[in-house]
Amino acid sequence: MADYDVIVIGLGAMGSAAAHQLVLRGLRVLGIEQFTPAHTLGSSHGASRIVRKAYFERPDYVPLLVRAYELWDELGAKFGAELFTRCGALMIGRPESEVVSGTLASAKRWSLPHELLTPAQLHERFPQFALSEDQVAVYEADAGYVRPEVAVLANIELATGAGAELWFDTVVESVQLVPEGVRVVAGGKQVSAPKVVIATGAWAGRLADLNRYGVKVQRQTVHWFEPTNGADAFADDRFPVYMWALPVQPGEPNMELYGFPHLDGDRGVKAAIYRDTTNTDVNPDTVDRQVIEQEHERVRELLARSIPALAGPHTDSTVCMYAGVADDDFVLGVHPGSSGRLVLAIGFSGHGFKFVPVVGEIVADLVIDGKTRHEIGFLSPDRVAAQ
Ligand code: PYC
Repeated sequence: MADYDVIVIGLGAMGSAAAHQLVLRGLRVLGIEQFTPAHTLGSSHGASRIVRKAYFERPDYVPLLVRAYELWDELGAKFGAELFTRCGALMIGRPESEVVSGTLASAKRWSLPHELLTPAQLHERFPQFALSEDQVAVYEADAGYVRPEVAVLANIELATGAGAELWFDTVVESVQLVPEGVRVVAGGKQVSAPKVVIATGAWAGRLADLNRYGVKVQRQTVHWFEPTNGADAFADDRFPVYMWALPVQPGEPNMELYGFPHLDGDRGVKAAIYRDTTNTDVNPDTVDRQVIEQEHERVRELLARSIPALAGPHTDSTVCMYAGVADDDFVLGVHPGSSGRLVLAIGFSGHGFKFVPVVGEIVADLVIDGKTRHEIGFLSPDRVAAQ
């Protein structure tokens, strides 16, 4: 008999959610993580993450977000803390930018409540933002933010409380498909289960067979600044999360300035650049974790032009990683060629955190039933293997 019903490799955001959902459904779960609970070395940290539903990247994600919103609230209620705070979100840019046009397209296709604001209307509601006359803003009132480290700990604690066995500081040495399931060697021990979930984030390529999915790792930096006129104007009942399309030349990849209300006390107010392709294809084990002045000054200069009172002294920075495949859509499904034994939850490309609880639910469906009621065909591992 196998040692467990399922082994989850990687207990960051996605793996911890999967372990939690799987143990709730009555499975004997082992989770294995190479670092400590809710560590800050991968892609599941940084104090705050945006949650939004009118998804500019691709409208197919919206039904998953509808379910994620429900599950964030359920998870918060079970954990005894508000995990998802709805402070509203602004998507800002020229009307033709992907951020604005994509948000409107998703809102229209799924009939999502939203408001399209002119610069004057935005100024009246949120005078902190300095919009030029050729830009607009889409406001989504029920968007907001989650606290990533708290969310990961919630899933870890609830999974452990429900009986999951979780090993931390334990490196997986090998994963081998065998006729009766999967054999995993980790921390010098050999364990087996009929099914294994791979949720290894930036380390996905380390498991040899996954290299063919072409998961690339990008180094990203996020920063905190002290507001010049005090933090009151940036409290989360007055200031929303935002994403602001940066001007790019035709043919260049899209990039956005994004940020949060004042959530982190003396650390200041967080802002960064989304889809920054400055540092592509880094090694997660040797990535440079030092942030240089040029990196935070670049963000401060963008703030000076767009949200001037946020461009105060730099207070802190951290490095995180995006791990994704060429199309930046997630890789979520059964590994082709594994006869259902491996479930992949990788390639979240810097935009996955808001989906954490629904990814946990989908992984549990795939492990138990081999299928899910959620529409995830567009995330299929087959499409990547085929590329
Ligand atoms: O997915 O909303 C998002 C996001 C913002 C910055 C990075 N990802």
